[in-house]
Amino acid sequence: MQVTTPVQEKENGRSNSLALIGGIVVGVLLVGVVIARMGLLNGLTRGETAVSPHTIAYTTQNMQFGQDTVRLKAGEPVTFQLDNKDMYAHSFDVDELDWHVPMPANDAVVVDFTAVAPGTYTIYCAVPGHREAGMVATLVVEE
Ligand SMILES: [Cu+2]
Repeated sequence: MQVTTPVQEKENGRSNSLALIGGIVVGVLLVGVVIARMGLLNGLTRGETAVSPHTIAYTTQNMQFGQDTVRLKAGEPVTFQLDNKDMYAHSFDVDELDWHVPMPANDAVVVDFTAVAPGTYTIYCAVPGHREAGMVATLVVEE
């Protein structure tokens, strides 16, 4: 049988709580990595979004939109999280749908849109010169 002194018990307790804190830190780091990965997939790589998630993360960076094509399902409301990572303002405009959302520099805005009719629409940035510089994308609303 092992006899522990009060001092040893105190040290055991401390190492247990250190192990617990270590576990929490590792857990938080892992969650951070997962979120960072999602951010990369959603915003920073140019490509296509999945069809009709309720919330679409849409990023502008280096004078371009994060995705060339955004796909929505007709008849479903959608929320855009517009995240401008540039140090200057952009906007999110779709003339056919009367969507005109300012995107302040280095800031994010969340905007809800009602359901829209099927079709193919043009997304662009209305800041002078930006559309010409490539800030154009396509919104596809599928039946
Ligand atoms: Cu712009």
